[in-house]
Order: sequence, then structure tokens, then C-alpha cells
Amino acid sequence: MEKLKRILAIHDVSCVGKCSITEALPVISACGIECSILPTSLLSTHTGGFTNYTFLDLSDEMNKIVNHFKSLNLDIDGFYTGYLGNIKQIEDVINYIDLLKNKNSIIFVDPVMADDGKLYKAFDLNYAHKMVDLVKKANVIIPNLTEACLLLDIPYLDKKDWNLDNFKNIVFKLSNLSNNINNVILSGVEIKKGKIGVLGYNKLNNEFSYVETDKIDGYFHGTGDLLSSSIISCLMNGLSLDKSCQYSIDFVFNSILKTVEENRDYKYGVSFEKEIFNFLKNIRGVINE
Ligand code: PXL
Repeated sequence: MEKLKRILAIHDVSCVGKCSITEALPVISACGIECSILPTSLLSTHTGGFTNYTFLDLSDEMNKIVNHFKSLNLDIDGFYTGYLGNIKQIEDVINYIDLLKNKNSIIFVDPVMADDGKLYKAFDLNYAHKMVDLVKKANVIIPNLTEACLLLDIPYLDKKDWNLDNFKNIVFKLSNLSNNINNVILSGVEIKKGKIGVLGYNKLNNEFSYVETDKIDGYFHGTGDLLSSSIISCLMNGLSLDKSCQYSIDFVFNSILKTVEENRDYKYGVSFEKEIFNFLKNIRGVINE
């Protein structure tokens, strides 16, 4: 029997609002992978759409936690980084991964910092430049279009230039940021009216895979984290890049649809809980093939 795999999720804990760790934990665990956590900061809510949220930087505690992990000789099959609090934390996380990884660990980086052409409230361009150092360590990166442009230090792609060739070019350039990077998964790819997709690129066999779903208008918080957590869970279960992206994008779409049907306040996150079962059925179908 295959041993239980362990992912170390390195994200903030936003107590309310469903993003980062409150999505990584349930999704990764449901997919049959242990999700250990290294919290970067503690917030009452995420920073999008809420005001007066609290913020506690956990950098000092992270250092102690990592030293304890090291003394335990933990087997970590995958590192999954998301929202980090500041530039120093990016540097720390690079060192922590170096300290804790083994020769087979896979490093997944979602360079969470921006969306819709804008940096998130807490970050500036220096943060984006530092994120490139972490991305260079990764084997798999999962940026959205805004993050991809920041990583490549190019202006946000104008809507009139949104076509598959330009997106392929971006993904290809990202894959060449370092020799470690094997897979690039670009989210928020819009090349057809009413559709939204994900463009994957596998550098080892030079293959692109594009999958799409219907687009539902509106800004839905936490969907980037939900997508990344799902794709990573699929890949760690041995699914192809194509299937990982397709099942994950369907899961996010169905979760958004539920949220809209339930007429919820979107800043509280999407109703993914009721959709996990269908997502798992898709994955199980492949594992049992
Ligand atoms: O979903 C990305 C994210 C994660 N964590 C925090 C955030 C955001 C996006 O705004 O504010 C704290």
C-alpha cells in the first residue's frame, strides 16, 4: 500500500473568509494527503473586502516551529507556499524549505500577491521582485495573469492582447525562470467570451494543456487558493496535468455557482464544502482506472 503523503502548507491563517489555510486543509486532506501547516500570520479575515481586520506576524514562531520540525526529521513530500506576509518572510521560507526538504520533495509555489492587474493591499513591487527568488526554487508554479506579469517584470497584459499565443509565451518564459521549474499553471486565462481557463505547461515534454469552463461574473475571494489546493492535490495523487487542471477548474466553477445560487456575500468566500464530494469522485475515477 502506498504510504500517506504529507504536504506542508505555508500560508496565513485568515480566521474568517475562506482562503489560504482554511481551504488548503480541507481540500488536501479530503484528497487523501496529510496537510501539515506552517502558519505565516494570523488575521481575523483576509484583506480583500474587509476593513479593520487584525494581523499578527508569526515570523518568530515560524522559526521555532521549523527548528522543531527539523529535529523530528519529518518526511515532507510537498511544500505548498501561498500568501506570505512580507519580504523577510519570503527569504525565511526559502531557507526553511532548504532546511526541511528531501531529495524527492516537490515544491509548489502559488505566488499570491495580486489579482485583476493590482497588487493586494499589503504588498508593493519590491515584494513582487523578491517573490521571483521563491519561484525560482519551485518545481510547480501557479500564478494568475497579474502575478505572472509581475514575475516577468512586464506590464499587465492589455485585454486586447489576451490570446492563446501570448499566454503560451508568458507561460514559456515563466518556465525558463529557473531549471527547477517543471510545470507552470497559469490561471485566469480568458481567450473566449464567457469562458475562463487554465493554461498548463509541462517543460519536460514541452506540452501545453488548456482547459476552460464558463465564466461567472463577479469577484470571488479565495478561488485562487481553492484552485491551487485542488491542482496540487490532483498532481500529488498522480493525475496528469490536463486532468488535474480540468477537475480543479470544474470544482471552482461549481463552488462559485453554489455561492451565487445561495445569494451569499462573496467576501465570505465560496461554498466549496458541498462540492468537495463531486471533485473527489472525479479523482477517484482516475485512481481506480
Ligand atoms: O486569497 C489570497 C489571500 C490570502 N490571504 C490573505 C489575503 C488574500 C487575498 O486578499 O488577503 C490574508
